[in-house]
Amino acid sequence: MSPSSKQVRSKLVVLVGAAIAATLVSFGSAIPAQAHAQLLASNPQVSATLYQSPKAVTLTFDDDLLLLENGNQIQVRDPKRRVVDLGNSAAMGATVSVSLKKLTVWGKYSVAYHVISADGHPVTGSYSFYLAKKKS
Ligand SMILES: [Cu+2]
Repeated sequence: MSPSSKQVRSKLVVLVGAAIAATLVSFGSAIPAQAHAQLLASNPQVSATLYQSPKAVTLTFDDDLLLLENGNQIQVRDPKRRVVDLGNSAAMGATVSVSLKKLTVWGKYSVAYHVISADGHPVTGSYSFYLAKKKS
């Protein structure tokens, strides 16, 4: 074997080693993140415009929630930042919901949630929906 082909071979070994290390690092960070429950669907939907007061907010995650007492909570605030949910957040399986007062103020409502993923990790997030006067 000539010295130059030896050099090429050792460079290849280094490159392959680096590629394997990079793959391990990316898997290492991706797996725990994917293990958390993530929001799949919501009712009202994200950024939806409604013309009637919804009776509840329901969130569905891609994995079961850990049913700890007070662990899974939704809070809904009106455009003036007043709480308009009834504080009765309840989780079942991968779903959590809360009842709402009758919404009477037009504008942007914010939904904030804090749930416990089946793997024990807390997951938080928020989104908005809008209540608008029905066009006549
Ligand atoms: Cu997790």
